[in-house]
Amino acid sequence: MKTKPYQPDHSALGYSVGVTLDRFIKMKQDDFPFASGELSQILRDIALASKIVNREINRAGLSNIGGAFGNTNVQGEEQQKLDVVANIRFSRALTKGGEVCAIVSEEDDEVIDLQNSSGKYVVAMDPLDGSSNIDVNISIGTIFSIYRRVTPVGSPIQPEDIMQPGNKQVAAGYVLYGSSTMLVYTTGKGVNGFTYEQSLGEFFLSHPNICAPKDGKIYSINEGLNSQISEGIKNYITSCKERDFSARYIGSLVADFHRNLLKGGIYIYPSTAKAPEGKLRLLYEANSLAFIAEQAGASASDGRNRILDIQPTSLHQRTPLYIGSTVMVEEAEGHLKEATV
Ligand code: AHM
Ligand code: MG
Repeated sequence: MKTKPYQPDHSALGYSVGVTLDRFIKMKQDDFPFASGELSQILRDIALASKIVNREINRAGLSNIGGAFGNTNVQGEEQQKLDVVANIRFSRALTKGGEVCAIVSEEDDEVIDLQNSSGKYVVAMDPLDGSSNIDVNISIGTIFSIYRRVTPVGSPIQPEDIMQPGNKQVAAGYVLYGSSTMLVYTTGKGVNGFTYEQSLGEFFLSHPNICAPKDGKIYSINEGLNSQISEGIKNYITSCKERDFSARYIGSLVADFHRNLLKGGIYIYPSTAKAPEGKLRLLYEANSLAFIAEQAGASASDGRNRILDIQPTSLHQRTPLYIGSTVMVEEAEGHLKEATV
């Protein structure tokens, strides 16, 4: 039989569609220090769930899936139907994938023990962040962190498997359901972003090796909180205004973070008079984005300490968050310090 080697066609007819998330994960498998296929499977499970959630979000206005679910979650916040849908989808994908032993979710008051004797990983997630934007067609997101359990595989889950500081994450990422849908993740070797191609049902590598600008001119904070925040933050905001920086605040953490990561900027959710620990949760909001920020060359702090070094003490613990371009985070910290001496 006559054969000939494969010759890729580089003409206009044979243009490349790019690198799919699946292929990228496979290519990068050797980067992981541990049994690599398992972590890859979790990332694939998350990607699959995010495609389903993306579909639900896209048609939310046409189906009966908008609005409140009628419950409040453990944080006392009203759950939206889509919060619940997203929680079901991500939990189910992670359960069926078989690599995870426990899930921490913003929507579940307790740790979900999957009773999976072979699962080596713990996932913390906010299945759908930006609740106030869900019903009004504004960008929202999913946030996730992946840890290796520290107790022996097959034994009952222990608090130390769950209460790990952010510096122990083996992977973290987010999905942004925006004007396009993107999945951005890190496994500790840089940050890569993938854009969803709806007609093919695939994420394609669109933002390889994301590097955040060291400095920026965007500040993102809910200025309606002005009467409740410290002098230090007020001074920092004033200094941003004096330099004609742009105020940009969507009120969806993932979207605000993503913009600032690409363009340079800072996102702040400070401690307030009503919420001295801030609003955002350490385990499944701050830690994940802090890991991504640092991997992209940006920074994340609670105003004093590196987010990734905070030892969690409770499941739904909150933390103030200063995240984004390193120069801006350091400046904000400087103002806080100055105001307290
Ligand atoms: P959620 O987890 O209930 O959606 O709350 C988190 C959201 C973030 O996405 C966003 O940055 C912040 O809350 C906005 O809060 P506020 O409306 O107080 O500015
Ligand atoms: Mg949230």
